Amino acid sequence: MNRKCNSIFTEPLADVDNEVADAISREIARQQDNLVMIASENLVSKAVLEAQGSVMTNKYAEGYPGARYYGGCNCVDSVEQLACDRARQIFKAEHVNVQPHSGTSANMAVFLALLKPGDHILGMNLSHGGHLTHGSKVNISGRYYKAFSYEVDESSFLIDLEQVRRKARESAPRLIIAGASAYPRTIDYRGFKEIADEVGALLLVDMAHTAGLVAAGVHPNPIEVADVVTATTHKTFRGPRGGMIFCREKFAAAIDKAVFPGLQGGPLMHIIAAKAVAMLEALRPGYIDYQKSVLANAQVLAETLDAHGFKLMTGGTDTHLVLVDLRNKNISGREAEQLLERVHITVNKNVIPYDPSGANDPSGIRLGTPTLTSRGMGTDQMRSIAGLINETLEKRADSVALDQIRERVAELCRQYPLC
Ligand code: DSN
Repeated sequence: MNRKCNSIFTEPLADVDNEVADAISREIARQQDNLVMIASENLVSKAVLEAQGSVMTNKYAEGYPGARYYGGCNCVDSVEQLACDRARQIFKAEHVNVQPHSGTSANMAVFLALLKPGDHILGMNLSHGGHLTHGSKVNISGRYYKAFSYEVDESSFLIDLEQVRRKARESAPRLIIAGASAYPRTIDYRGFKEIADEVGALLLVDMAHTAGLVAAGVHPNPIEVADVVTATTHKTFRGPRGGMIFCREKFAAAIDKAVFPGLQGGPLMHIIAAKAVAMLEALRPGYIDYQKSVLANAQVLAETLDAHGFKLMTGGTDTHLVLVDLRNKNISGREAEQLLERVHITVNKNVIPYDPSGANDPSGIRLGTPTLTSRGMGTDQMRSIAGLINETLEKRADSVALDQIRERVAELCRQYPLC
């Protein structure tokens, strides 16, 4: 006798939970109707979404491929092995761990593997473009370890390796961290490695923001020089939300042990399946052109903003992001974020180095091009968008003008649909 399938396997979300279904519909519309310029966001493919939404979510798989603590792991072993093999191929790495749930989890696993509580670490100051997990005192990295920080130069706003060297000599860190979440320039990883070697420290590069550019070979690959490299898979890389860790073979066992069982339990196998898909997409020829466009778009965005009188930190960008000091425009980062939201341009307020204002209402905004580039926009659209940003700020008191700008944004969004 054929039994009927349990209806929990067939009922659509809208019938089960109308409120969540409605929020998802509204989010689809929001992503469609806004020019999203959050530098750390992107759009994943249908294939990535499908893998992420698959039954792999049902499976417990503590351990690693071929050595799990549960039966029934042959299929999840396949996807994790594919993700690892593809990641090592793309990034030319000796070892990778694709299980970290996020970039933060990846960094925590590196600390657990390489440090003891109280060890000294040296990372980039958060308000100069670093990351919470690089030693901020409100984060575990600044509470369990003795954290020191380096700053960017006061006039060029560039990382000053001589200052890093001086601070490294003074603080005698066990680990130096290079990498940032709001620094628009190429980082000299070899210079950092020389300093780390001089003071007997290990070098961790956090390439969360630039992983996609590195994957496409359009940005230096820190894996060639650093002891350990962490990354996220959802920013420029354009995969599902998650983290990964690359290291030299000699650190592999310690890193794997730190991720599991040190820090995490069961890996998110549906996300790892989606990571494997994103890796395959990164191996396709079109990916290099995509990442080249991300860079070209950021360049043109920066140049056009500059032409409109915006003050860009470091004067421009080598990456996918632009950091803007708004003080000469007489508007705070928070006000600008809200105003741009009103015309459906999504950005984030951001502290700038040596910011006289606090993190809640800082002096800058951070803009990025990965999402717009995924929609197919190019340099002409970047010129238009820089103009729309300028007009929005200039006409901030004119609600009719703001409505007209929003209509122009809507037209651009219609020309470059999500699907
Ligand atoms: N929140 C991320 C960013 O926006 O850069 C960093 O974790």
